[in-house]
Amino acid sequence: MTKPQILQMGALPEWDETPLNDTYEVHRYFDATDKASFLAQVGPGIQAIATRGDLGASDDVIAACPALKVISVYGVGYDAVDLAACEARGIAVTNTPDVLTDDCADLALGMWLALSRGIVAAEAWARSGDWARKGGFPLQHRACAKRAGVLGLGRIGMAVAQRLEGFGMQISYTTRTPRAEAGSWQYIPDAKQLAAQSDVLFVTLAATPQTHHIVDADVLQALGAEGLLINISRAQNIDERALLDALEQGRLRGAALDVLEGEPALDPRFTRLSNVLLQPHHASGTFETRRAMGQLLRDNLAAHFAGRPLLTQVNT
Ligand code: 8YV
Repeated sequence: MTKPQILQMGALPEWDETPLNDTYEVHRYFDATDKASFLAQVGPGIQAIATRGDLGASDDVIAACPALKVISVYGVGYDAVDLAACEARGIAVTNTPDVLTDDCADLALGMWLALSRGIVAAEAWARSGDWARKGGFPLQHRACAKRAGVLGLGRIGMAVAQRLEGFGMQISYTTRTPRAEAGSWQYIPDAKQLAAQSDVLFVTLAATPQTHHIVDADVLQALGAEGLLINISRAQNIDERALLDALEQGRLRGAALDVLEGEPALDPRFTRLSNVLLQPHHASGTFETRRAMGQLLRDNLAAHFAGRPLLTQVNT
């Protein structure tokens, strides 16, 4: 029995690649030097694409695969998949929600505490001997019992807000419509108002054309010179130029970023700043979560080829 042919867009952990290679004829797009001729050669036989949230699948790739029926994303974010091209062809798209929620929320809290309390610089102060030479580490600002704004109250935003309750934070949130499960948290319809009423703003919403640069210069201005910004969503939700200007000019106290435009290549302006905490897009980067993400990616592919309902389809 010939194995179904799939296109793998990027590297995956060995514990996923081995079962994929056992079950499917896997064509590794990322290994191809001449991607256009590679696609022309293998595209006609491709029935499914296995991709990552940071890679997605462009219109060109989708167009080169006339027999394509399903795209399985390793990640909760599918903003890098050309959904319109999928809609036009009736191609199903699946993602890996829920299994990564807790780890993403944990890292958001960790980034906030590290930024607020200067944990990274303090560690360097102790390790370098500055502590012995110069004395105690400069005082920082309290993190807890402040006003937290959560921009996007989906699974990850909700998990962040629940964790913030444990820090005695006054919680407000912005979504398209108020959420019943938000209980006593204050609903604020507008991102700028949310920023104006927050000491720290967590950006947790899924990236869509409508959320592009939702955190712009006005929102940063509203957050203010004592404000902190935490982004674990997607870089395009933030106007990075405006953010760099605000950080360089002291119009924002600090930012902690797990996602950056053009990642993994960073704008060098960031690396010259001491009021920014940079992370390498690893919010879901734990063995436990990545194993679960891989399992769900493969379970969706298996369901497709067995004619069973997909587990986590994002488009109807
Ligand atoms: C992954 C992510 O790191 O889930 C997402 O949307 O961005 C991350 O969990 C990424 O998908 C893997 O490349």
